Amino acid sequence: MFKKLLVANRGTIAIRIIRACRELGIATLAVYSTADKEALHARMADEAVCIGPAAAADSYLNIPTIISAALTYGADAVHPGYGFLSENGDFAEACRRSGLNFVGPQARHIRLMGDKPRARRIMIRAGVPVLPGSEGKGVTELREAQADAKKLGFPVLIKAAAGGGGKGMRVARDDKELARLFALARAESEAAFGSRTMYLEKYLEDARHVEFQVLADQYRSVVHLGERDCSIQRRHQKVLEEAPCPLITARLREKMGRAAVRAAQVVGYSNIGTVEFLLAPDGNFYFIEMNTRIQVEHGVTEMVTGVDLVRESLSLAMGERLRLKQRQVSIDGAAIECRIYAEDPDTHLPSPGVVSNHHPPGGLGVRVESALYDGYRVPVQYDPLIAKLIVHAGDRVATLARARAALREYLIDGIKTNIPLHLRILDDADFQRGSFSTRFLDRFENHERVNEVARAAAR
Ligand code: MV4
Repeated sequence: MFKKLLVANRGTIAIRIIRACRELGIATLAVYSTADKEALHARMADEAVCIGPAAAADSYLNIPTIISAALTYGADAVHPGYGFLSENGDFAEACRRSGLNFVGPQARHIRLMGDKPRARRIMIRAGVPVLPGSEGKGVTELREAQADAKKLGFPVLIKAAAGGGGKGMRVARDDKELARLFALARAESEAAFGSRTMYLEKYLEDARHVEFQVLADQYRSVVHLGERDCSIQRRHQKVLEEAPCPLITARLREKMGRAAVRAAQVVGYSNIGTVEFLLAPDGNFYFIEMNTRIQVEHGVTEMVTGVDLVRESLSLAMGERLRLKQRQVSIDGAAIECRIYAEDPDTHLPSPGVVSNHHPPGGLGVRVESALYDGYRVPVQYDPLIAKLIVHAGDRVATLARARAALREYLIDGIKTNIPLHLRILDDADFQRGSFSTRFLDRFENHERVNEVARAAAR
């Protein structure tokens, strides 16, 4: 086993990784920015080192500083968590070149799946269904996009080749929109990823966003742990996720699971990963991308399968063989995760501040992964995700009731959170019936308040 692991992250995922290491007897080294001196992850780890100023570019994204912290403090492994450097091939490579075990896939798999048109080409060759879209290496010019749109027919979705998670995505419904939105999306992609390469896909309306968890060892064994339904998103920020997907039959799970395993297997992937699909109302499904990291929502899969995904990622990174066989995987009951954001539930503006009267819920089947404590100041500089409430029970109805009860018990003063939004979603009749799509949250929007905020920002 590793002796000392540097956690190259902050917040709830850093805490999750520290807990797993503690169980396994691995010493932990936290890194923190000057804005995170008082952060729980830095306090919980066996050792902690400041790696720079608040700006993530100068701390949590600074590869040389993180590597030298690992070497100086005698770490033998690095876990990137999610976000930050987790899908940066150069970071994985720099770790390995420095003799550090990177807890994740090989740099080449991070790079391959980060290039979305290339991932599409590979999946097509492997017989994994993808949506009709741009062929080859993607497009940089409007006339190329226009030619692709003509072939595909509107509506099309404009996506960034280097993107993922919906950043820089735009739906175009006719030629005029395409001209305007292509330039916009390309400028966004250039600013966010330094890449002008885009690709188009036929836009699938009223689909479900269903992702499969896969585990792969270094000897080409791959298993899947079933799926998560992540359709409830706002501006491509997931709000709530559940496992299993309430629409999927055991038969469809097997079929999609086989496609997910194939996606990992054809590229020789190792460690844990997530294969994202869109599930159409007619039951057809399409690969959209693969995430080469642990995901925020991994906890719901853990609850229904009993598999500790962080522990698995560590042992796979050490070169151990997968002990789990596909036939040993079973889905027990249902789990839901409510992401708790430090934001105003009406305007979605961040709500930093000092936490008081903090009382997280508890009880049977209630798991809270939280970075909060009384007196903690939520910094403004980072993602507003401050806690996750993960609830598990025997079936979906019981899980929703338990989640509702837990949310009502959850006390956090000093900052605003989206807990009221979660309660509204759980009370929604369509949500309860499992009848929703990726457009579900649109009708929950307080348009008046959001517009007010937009007008104020424009002044
Ligand atoms: C799509 C799509 C429909 N058609 N692609 C969003 C995250 C990224 N990984 C892929 N995503 C989507 N890709 C095609 N061709 C729908 C989504 C999508 C979505 C779109 C709008 C609003 C909410 C959404 C939630 C999940 C997925």
